[in-house]
Amino acid sequence: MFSFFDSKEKKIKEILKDGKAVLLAFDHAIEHGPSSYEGIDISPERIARIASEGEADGIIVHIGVARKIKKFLKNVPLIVKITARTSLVSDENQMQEIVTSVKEAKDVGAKAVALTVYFGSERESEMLRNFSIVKQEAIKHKMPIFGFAYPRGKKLKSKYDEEAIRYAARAGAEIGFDVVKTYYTGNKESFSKVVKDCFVPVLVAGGPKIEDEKEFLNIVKDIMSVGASGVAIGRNVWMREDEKAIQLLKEIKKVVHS
Ligand code: FBP
Repeated sequence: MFSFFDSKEKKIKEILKDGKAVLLAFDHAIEHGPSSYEGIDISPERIARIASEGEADGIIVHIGVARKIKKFLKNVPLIVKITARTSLVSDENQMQEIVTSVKEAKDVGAKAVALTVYFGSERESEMLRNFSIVKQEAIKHKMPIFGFAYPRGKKLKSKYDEEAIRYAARAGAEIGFDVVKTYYTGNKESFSKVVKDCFVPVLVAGGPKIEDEKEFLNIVKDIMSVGASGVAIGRNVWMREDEKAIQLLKEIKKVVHS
């Protein structure tokens, strides 16, 4: 019998409480390598403090980080990323492999799992097959899947191509992502089409750090004005000095939940 109290829907509601969310993403050190963040303290404990004091609606980390920070997180739902890649492989061969099971994520206290599919990649079919395996496990454990729907591949001029982002987001919804996370297309007109065609909540990645905080907040306003369900931001928050990162997170929350 269906019980809301132990359901996927309840877990989604614990993250997207009013249907919207500001998540702190911190899966970068494996994807891009620590030297990409020279001079920034990328210790798990620091990121947990920023998420807790900035009152993020959730934090996305890999299992190793999750185990470290679990005890420091104050009322911040944990979302465990279960696929990974490094940047040590060539760009053409980039794919995300399953590195953590849904059960492991659940056992560490996660409310949801996250994974990436590079739609359009030469290795798309492997990631789709992996997704079907993860989905079975997620159904068994009643865990929501936050899918990063990112365009890649030789056909694209850029991974930020508007139509490719629209296509990837739709594809994620079609195959069963409960929440889609994708890139911002860079303008409201094209992003409104991404949201319109994606019939599940859409969260937007923050992208490379923008120095001017007001400029970044204006982008978040634009994203929200065309129907996005929030943001899942990494570099634009934790690449700032601690107190500024916490303050910005709070301001982003005001914009998203207004
Ligand atoms: P940012 O807000 O820093 O862009 O983080 C969002 C994110 O999806 C991360 O979770 C991930 O590590 C990174 O972007 C991937 O970026 P890219 O696809 O450009 O390598």
